[in-house]
Amino acid sequence: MEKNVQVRKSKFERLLGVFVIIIIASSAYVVVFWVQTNRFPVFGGDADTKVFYVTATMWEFYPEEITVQEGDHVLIHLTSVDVHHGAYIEAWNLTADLFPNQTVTFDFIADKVGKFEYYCTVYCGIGHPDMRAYVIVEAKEET
Ligand SMILES: [Cu+2]
Repeated sequence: MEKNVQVRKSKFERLLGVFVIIIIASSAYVVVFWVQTNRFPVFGGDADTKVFYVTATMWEFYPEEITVQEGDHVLIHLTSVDVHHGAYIEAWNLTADLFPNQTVTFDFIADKVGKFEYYCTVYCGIGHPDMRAYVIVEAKEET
């Protein structure tokens, strides 16, 4: 009888161990997910409107490339999470000041096909010249 009780206890302990590991693993996953999604923005949109959230930091735009289809209505929400940056996309002649923790939106129709660069327009440190990113517009597939 006593033995039986001990066996049940150790079973419970093993279960508890597994449970604790699951809790630790899933909370670690949540923390990583939270950090990633805050650091690395998501994008969304529907139908012909594509929405992107791009962060500007020293010294990169993230994500560095975004891809849309020809004719899409594109919204790029740009947010600087550290210092004063800027953005200029020559293809659609859009420019913006990106002040820390403020969001500016580029709103345009992707009416050209190709890979178009945009870059930081405000000197923000040693990596500034490398601070560039791309909008890739794919040709609409003939159906
Ligand atoms: Cu910059």
